[in-house]
Order: sequence, then C-alpha cells, then structure tokens
Amino acid sequence: MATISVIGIGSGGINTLDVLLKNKINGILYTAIDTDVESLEYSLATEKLLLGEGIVGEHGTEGNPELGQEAALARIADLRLLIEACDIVILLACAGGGTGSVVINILSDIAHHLGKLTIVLTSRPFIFEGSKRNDRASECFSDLFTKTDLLVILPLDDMAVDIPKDTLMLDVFRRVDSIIAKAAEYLIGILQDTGTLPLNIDEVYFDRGYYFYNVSIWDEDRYQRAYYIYLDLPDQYLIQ
Ligand SMILES: Nc1nc2c(ncn2[C@@H]2O[C@H](COP(=O)(O)OP(=O)(O)O)[C@@H](O)[C@H]2O)c(=O)[nH]1
Ligand SMILES: [Mg+2]
Repeated sequence: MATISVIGIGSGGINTLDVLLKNKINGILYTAIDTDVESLEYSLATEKLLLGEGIVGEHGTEGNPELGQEAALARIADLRLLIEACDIVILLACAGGGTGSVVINILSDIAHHLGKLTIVLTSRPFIFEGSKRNDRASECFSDLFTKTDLLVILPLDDMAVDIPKDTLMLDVFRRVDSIIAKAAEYLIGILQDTGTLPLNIDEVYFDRGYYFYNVSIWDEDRYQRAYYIYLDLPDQYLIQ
C-alpha cells in the first residue's frame, strides 16, 4: 500500500496537523516543520524538523520569506529525505507568512521531481491581514499549480463567513484549523478507500454553509470525470 506522509509547516500548518493528530490514522507519517522553536515544541507530532538554526531568531522568520528560503535551503537534504520516504505527500500550510508559504513550494518541487503524488492544502489570508500578507500568498500560489497534483486553496474570509464577528482571533483560527483538517481527512479517505487519485481541483467555493470542491479525478480507465466534493460543517467542528 502507498505510504502517505502528512507534513504541517509553519504555525497554521502545524495547528492544522495537530487537529489531525488527535485522530491519528495508522500507517500515516505525520511531520511538523517550522523555524519557530515554540510552535514545534507545542506540536503533538512526534517527527519534528526545526529549520533556521543560526539563521533566524527564536521566533522564526517573523514573516520574512527570504529568511524562510535560506533556512529551508540549509536543510534541503533533510527535506529531501522526508519526501523520499513516502509515495504520497500531503502538505499543510497557511500562506502569507515567512515559513509555510516558502517551504510548501520547496517540498512540492522536490516531491514533483521525484514523481510523488503531491497534494497541497493551504489558505489565503483574510483581506484584513493586509496587502503584504496577501501579496506574499499570491506569490506562494503563483507556480504551485505546476508542481502539485492537487492544490486546494481555501480563502479564510469564506471559511469564517458564519463565525460571529466578536469571536476571538485565536478561536477563529482553531475553527479554520478544523476545516482544513477536515478537508485533509476527506482526501486521505479517498486515497485509502479507492486508490483513485484526485488530479486537479478546479475550484473551491462556499455556498449555504457547505464547501464545494469541484475536482477532476482520473478514473480507472484514465477517463477524467468531474466530481463535486463538498464538506459540510457539522456541529463538532464548531468552536467548543
Ligand atoms: N489555520 C491557521 N491559520 C493561521 C494561524 N495563524 C495564522 N494563520 C494564517 O496563516 C498565515 C500565515 O501565518 P503563519 O502560519 O503564522 O506563517 P508561518 O508560520 O511563517 O508559515 C497568516 O497570514 C494567517 O492568515 C493558525 O493558527 N491557524
Ligand atoms: Mg509562524
């Protein structure tokens, strides 16, 4: 059976990974990667990779993608080993910062070149986070399409549309983590049950409380079919 590796990168990616780790699936490799010591320390992951020693300060890149790039390149051999150890790689990171946005690109590149099935689940920052973070995210997405088999970009503004306005940001992000984790679980389920591999996601949209994934999947006759996958938001994913 194909080995699936799920890698959470940066604060958002690791928080999402931690949701998945509460309901660990046997046979899946879970790894947390960050330049931020504290974020790694708190993670439930048993496999952790700290990037940027001697390059970044104790809080990691603090949003600087150039530092993220330098930190990742200094450990490129370890990143490559991580990818070599699996057949299918699922990368989780929230775009807009200095670590996840950069490292998902580097890992996707390696995975794609090694012929691994490469899936990225990521988010677009809230509009209110400002143009700097949003531009950084756009840059992160700009050529991800060319090195992923399946790219899911979830806009945070859409994800939070039904969260009450006075909710603390921390709770908003816990909710977002659960939604992205749910998307990852859904895809892991498809991969494990059918062995059918989603090749392309055409769009993700939010309507009447549901996320609709418009996905193209090759069936066993190599015939491309369009599937509409939706994720609903059951009560257990609401903030407790
Ligand atoms: N899902 C989730 N997203 C987050 C969280 N914190 C920040 N974000 C979003 O992720 C973007 C990148 O931030 P962060 O993950 O801290 O960057 P990095 O650690 O440098 O990769 C931010 O602009 C936010 O939109 C979090 O705890 N969970
Ligand atoms: Mg961070």
